[in-house]
Amino acid sequence: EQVIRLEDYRPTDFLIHEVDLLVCLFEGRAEVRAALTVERRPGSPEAASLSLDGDELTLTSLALDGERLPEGSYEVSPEALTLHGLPASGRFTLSIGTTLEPEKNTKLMGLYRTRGVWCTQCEAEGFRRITYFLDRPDVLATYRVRIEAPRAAAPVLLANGNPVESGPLEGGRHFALWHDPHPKPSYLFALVAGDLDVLKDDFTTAGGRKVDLAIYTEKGLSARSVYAMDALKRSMAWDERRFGREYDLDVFNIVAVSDFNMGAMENKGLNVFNHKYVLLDPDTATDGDYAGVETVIAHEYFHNWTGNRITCRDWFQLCLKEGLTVYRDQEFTADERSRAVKRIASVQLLKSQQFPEDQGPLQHPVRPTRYREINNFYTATVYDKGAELVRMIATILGPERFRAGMDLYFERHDGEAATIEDFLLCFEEAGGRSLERFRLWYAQAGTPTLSVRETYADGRLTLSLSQRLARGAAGTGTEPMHMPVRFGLVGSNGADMEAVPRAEGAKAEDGIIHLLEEKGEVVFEGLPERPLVSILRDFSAPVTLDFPQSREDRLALARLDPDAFGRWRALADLVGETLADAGRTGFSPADAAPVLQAVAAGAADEALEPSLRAQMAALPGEGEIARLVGQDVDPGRVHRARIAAMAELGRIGGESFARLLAEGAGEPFSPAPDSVGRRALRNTILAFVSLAAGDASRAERQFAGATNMTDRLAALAVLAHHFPREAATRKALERFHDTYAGDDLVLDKWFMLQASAAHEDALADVERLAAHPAFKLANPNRARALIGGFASANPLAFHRPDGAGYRFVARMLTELDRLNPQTAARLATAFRSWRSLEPGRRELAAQTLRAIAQGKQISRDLKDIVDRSLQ
Ligand code: HT7
Ligand code: ZN
Repeated sequence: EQVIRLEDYRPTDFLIHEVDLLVCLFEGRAEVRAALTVERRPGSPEAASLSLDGDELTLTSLALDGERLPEGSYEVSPEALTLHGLPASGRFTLSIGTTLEPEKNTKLMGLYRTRGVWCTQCEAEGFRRITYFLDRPDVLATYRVRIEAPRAAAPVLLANGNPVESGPLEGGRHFALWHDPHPKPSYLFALVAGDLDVLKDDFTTAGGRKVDLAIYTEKGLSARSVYAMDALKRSMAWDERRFGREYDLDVFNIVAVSDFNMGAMENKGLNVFNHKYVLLDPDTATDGDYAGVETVIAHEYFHNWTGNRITCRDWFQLCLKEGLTVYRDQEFTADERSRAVKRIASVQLLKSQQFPEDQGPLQHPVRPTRYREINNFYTATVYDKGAELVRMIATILGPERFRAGMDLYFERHDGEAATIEDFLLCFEEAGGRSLERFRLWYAQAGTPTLSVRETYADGRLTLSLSQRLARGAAGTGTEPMHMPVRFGLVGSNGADMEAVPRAEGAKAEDGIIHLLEEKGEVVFEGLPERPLVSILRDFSAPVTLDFPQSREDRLALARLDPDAFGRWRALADLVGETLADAGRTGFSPADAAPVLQAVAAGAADEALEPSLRAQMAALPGEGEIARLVGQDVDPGRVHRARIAAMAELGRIGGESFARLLAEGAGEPFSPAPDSVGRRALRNTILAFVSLAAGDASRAERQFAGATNMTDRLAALAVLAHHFPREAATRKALERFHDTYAGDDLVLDKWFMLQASAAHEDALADVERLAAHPAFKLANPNRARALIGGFASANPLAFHRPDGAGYRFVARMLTELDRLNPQTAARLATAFRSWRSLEPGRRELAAQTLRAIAQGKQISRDLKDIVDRSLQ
C-alpha cells in the first residue's frame, strides 16, 4: 500500500495556467472536455513526462494543440494518464475528453447527483474523477467553465467565479459560462446544476464592491435559509473589521444539498453545503443547529482568504488552512456572542474529540508527515488542535503583533500555495519573537502534561511548572515546547491580585507564564494573603493539567474566580475527577455531594449569563469520563455512575431547579444568546429532575407543549434515554415521526435519538431502525445518525459485554464501505479507544477490527483507519 511522505515533496515538472472546461450533463451520463494550457516548468528536465491524475474515468479523446495524439505517446492506467514527448518550452494546449456517470457515484467525490441535482466535491482528490489533471493543491490555474444541461432538470447552472454568459440551446437544453479570475487549485473547483429555489441578498464591501449573495436550496426550502444568509453577511462584515479582509468577486453563491460527505466546502465563490448547515427554523432545528449553521457558514466564508487566496502547498499543510480557519470562526462566534461561553464550548469539543485521538492509535501530529489516504486526515487534530496552535501564537504575541503577523501573511503569500514554515516566519518577523520552541507543536503528536506545584509562605508564592510529553502511536519527538500558561492569583475578595513575578526557566508577563524548557519556576513576593491559583485560564495551551490543588481551593475558585472560564474549569475538573472515581469504583453520593452542590450553585447563579450557567450545570459525557478513567474502562459502570450523579444532582437542586423549570416554561422562541442559554439550562435540569423523581411526566408535558424543536427534542431525549419502556415514550416517538416524516433533517434526529438511547434493548432497536423504510445507508447524514449515534453516542450498547454491538457496527460499516468509503472510514474511528477498555471488551473489539480488516473488498479509506487502530 502506497504511503505518501512529506519529505518526498517535489514541485511539478509542468504548470497548468488555464483550464477551459465544457461539462455537458445528460440523464445518466456527463461528458467533459477540458482544454488545459500547459507549460513545462522552466528548468525541469526535457525528458520528463506529464502524469495526470485520474480516477474511475473513461478517456474519450486526447489532443495536443488540436492534433490527436498518436498511440504510444501516452498511457492510461486506472490512476493516471501519462503523456510523453511534450514540448520543451512554450505553452501548449492539451484537450482531454472524458465521460462519467454521476448517478452511479455513491462515493460523493467528483461529480455526483443528489436528489436530481448535479453537484461536485473535489477536496481533497475529487477533481481527478471529473477529468485528468495535476490534482494537487500547488497547481494554480484560472478556470473558464461552460455547463450545458437540460433546462427542465437544471434551470440553475452555477460554477466558480463570476457569471459571463448564458442562453438557450437546441433540444430543450441551455448553457451558462462562468469565469474565475483568481488562480486556484483543482480542489476548489465546483459546479452545480439543478432545479433549485433561491434566497437572494447583497452585501457592499468596505471598498464599495456590491456582491450579489444567493443561497440555493431544494424546492420549497428557501424560507429556511434566512438565518444562514444573515450569518453570511455578519461573517463578511466581521472579516473586514477584524482581519481587514474583503470579498473579491461579484457574486457569492451557496448551494445546500442532501447528500454530502462532510459539513460544507469552500469552493471559490460557490460554497456547497450539507443542507444540515443551512436550513433552519424554530420548528425543525435546535439551538445547537443554529450555532452549527452560524459556525459553518462563517468557516467556509473565512476560507476565501485562509485557504483559497492562500492555499496549501501540499496536503501535509492542511492545518495551514483548517486550523487557522477554525481559529477564525471561533473568534467570530466569540465576538458575536459570548467569549467565555464559546471558549468553554471549544475546549469541551477539544477534550472530547481531539484528546482521545491524540491519546490513542490514530494519533498524528497537527502537521502529519505521512499518509495513505488523505481523506482520513480531516481530523480533530488538524482542525481543532490546529486552531489551538494559532490561538497560542496569538497569546504569545499579543493581539497587535498577531494581527501584524496575519497582515504580513496575507500580503506576502496572497495567490500562493504556502507552508506552515511560511506562516510561522510571518509571525516571527512581524512579532519580533522566535518561535523555534513553539514550532515543535506542529511536529510532535500527543497531549503534553503540564504539572504545576505551588508553595506559599510569608507572602511568597512559588509556582513550579514542568512539562512532559509521552511518545505515543505516532512515534514523534518529545522535546519541551513553548507553552503559554495564562494565570491569575485570586484573593479572598474575588479579585485578581497585582503581583510582579520573578521567573527562572520561564518568562512571566501580562498574566502569562511562558514555559520554554522542561521545568520553570515563578515566584511572587509581597502577597497580602495566600491566593487561589487560577491556572491555565482560557485553556491557553492544549495540555492535560496535573495540579493537585485542594478541593477547597477549587470549590472556592468555582465561586470566586473573576475569570468566567476559570470558574468553569475549576468546577469541570472537580466534576470530571469525581465522575472518573465513580466510573472506577461506583458512585458514592456522600463523596460527590460537595461537588454536586457546587454544580447546582453554578446553575442557579444569576450573576452569570444563562449559557454559562448551563455549562456549569452540564456533566461530562460518558466518553469523556471513560477517558478520565484511563485504563480498564467498563463503559457499563461509567454509564451507571453518570446516571446516578444526574439523579443525585436533581435531588440536590430540588426547589431551586423546580423554580427554574417553572419560571421559564412558555418563554417564546428567539435565537438570541440569552434565550438559547435559558433553554439549555432548563433542558439540562429537566433530565436531572426527571431522573431524581423517577418520573417522566414533566418531560411528557414539555414534549406535548413545546413550541420549538430545542424543547421538543430535549424532552423526547429524556423520555427515550431515561424512560425507554414507558408507553408515553413510544407514543411520543411515534408522534414525532409522523409529524416530521417528510423532513429528512428532523428524521435524522429521530434516528439519532433512538440510536443513542442507552438501555438493554438498544441493539435490537437499532437493528430494527436499520430495516426501517426511511433508513438509507447511501445518505451520509442518515448513516451518521444511526451508525454514528450508536457507535459514538451510546457507549453502553456499543460496548455490550458480548460484543454484539461491535459486530453490528462492523456489518454496517462493511456494507457502507462499498457505497461510500470516506463515510465508512470516519464512522470506524468509533473504535479508536478500544485499548483502554477492560480485557473482555478489549479482546472483542480487537477481534471485530481484525474481521473488518480482512473483508475482501475493503476500501483504502477503511483499511487505513482499521489498520492504524490495530497497530
Ligand atoms: N475544506 C472542507 C473539507 C471537505 C472535505 C474533505 C474531504 C472530503 C469531503 C469534504 N468536504 C469538505 C471543509 C472545511 O473544512 O471547510
Ligand atoms: Zn475548513
